[in-house]
Amino acid sequence: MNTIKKESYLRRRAKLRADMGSGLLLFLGNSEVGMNYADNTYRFRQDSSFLYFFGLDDAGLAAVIDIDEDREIVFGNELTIDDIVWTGTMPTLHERAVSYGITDTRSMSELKGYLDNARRKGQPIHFLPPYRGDHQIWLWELLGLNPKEQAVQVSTRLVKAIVSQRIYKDEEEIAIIEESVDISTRMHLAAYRKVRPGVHEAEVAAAVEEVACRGGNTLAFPTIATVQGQVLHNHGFIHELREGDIFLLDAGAETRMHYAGDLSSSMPVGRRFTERQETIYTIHLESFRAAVETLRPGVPFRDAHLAAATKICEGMKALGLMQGDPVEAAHIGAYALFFPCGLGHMMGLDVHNMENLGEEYVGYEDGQVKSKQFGFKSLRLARPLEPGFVFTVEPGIYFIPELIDKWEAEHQFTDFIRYDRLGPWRDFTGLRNELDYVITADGVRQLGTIPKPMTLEEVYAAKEG
Ligand SMILES: [Mn+2]
Repeated sequence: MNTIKKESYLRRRAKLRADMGSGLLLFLGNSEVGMNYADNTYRFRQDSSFLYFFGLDDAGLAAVIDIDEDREIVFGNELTIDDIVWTGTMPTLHERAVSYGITDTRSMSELKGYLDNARRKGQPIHFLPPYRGDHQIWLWELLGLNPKEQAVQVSTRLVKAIVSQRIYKDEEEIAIIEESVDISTRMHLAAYRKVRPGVHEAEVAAAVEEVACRGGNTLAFPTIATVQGQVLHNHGFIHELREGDIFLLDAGAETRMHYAGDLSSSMPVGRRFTERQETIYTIHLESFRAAVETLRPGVPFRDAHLAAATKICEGMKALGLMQGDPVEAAHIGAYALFFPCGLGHMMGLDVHNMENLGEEYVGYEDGQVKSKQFGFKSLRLARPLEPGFVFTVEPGIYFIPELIDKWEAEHQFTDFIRYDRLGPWRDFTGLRNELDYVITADGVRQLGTIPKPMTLEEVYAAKEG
């Protein structure tokens, strides 16, 4: 298993201190959270920025980088005999922190006093936007700011400084991400073998997740395994697979180092797609290739999105479901009837990397405004690509009856969409493939060392295998 060296954590914190220049940086680690009662907790997941700068993967910690006093401190509590009886022992907080290059560890009870002292001195305290209710209460206790005040006083400077580091993946990180992608590919290959008429969605999901779990990994996000692919986040697993259905899987692993993989696959439930399904699948593959062909440093990801959207409009026009100029149909947003989401998103320690810090700082550059129009508003990544960016490409084609009805009733894009011909396509469902990429110095590289089936021949072969 690839890991991150201690020197890398030291370098990350040194760069953050240099970028911020002064002040006190407060990082709240995540705590255990009860699902239905306090002691029955959700799977623990450390905060990703806390992991990135401090490495410590345990609940109930906080950290301070006091730039003005030249201190890096981890706050936490040593295990009590009750902790040891119920959960076993582990190295002391000090021993654990030292392995990430931090020698100053203190009891959690000292954190508030430390921050009170900083506030008395007028030292600016920078903190990140909280995304958990217990962190909002904790910040209220520590800084005297209620959640509304926290939203206003959150440190945009700290957000931008962190984004400007975490957005570039170095070789150490890419090696780990590639492990996550390879495990994710194995998860998908299990689905190609499992999917057949009479099997239930839940059985495929179980076969997929088993691959991740057996390796000691977890899931980067809840698995989508469905014959209703037009429902974009479908976590139900309630259907039986029938001949003629399209099965859509969107699943990815998170390794012990907590970097994500994120792949999607679409396959026939039977041995082959129907002719109609093959046609849509082929349009989708062409849109995928058109998007990937644009990817290189300097090209805005929005252009890749539009290249995919244009190909979808071309294909729909050839089928008689659209009309007019496909380039125009893409640019004005008519494509979104069939492709209502974005082409892809940044990926790293979070599957949607740093979405908690604010999508506009991660996926958009300064001055680039995110559209509020249906379709474009779901484009999470639009900025010009740079070497070290890791992201997904996942165009899809979906027939969403409710959306078709709404647009038709509103006479949306009637110059481009042939509503009169969509009737027989309403029950098509949807399909998508998704792969992960890194931008290199002069181009793009697909992540992962195991090929994921993409062409019709590869898909059919994987189903036989
Ligand atoms: Mn994705």
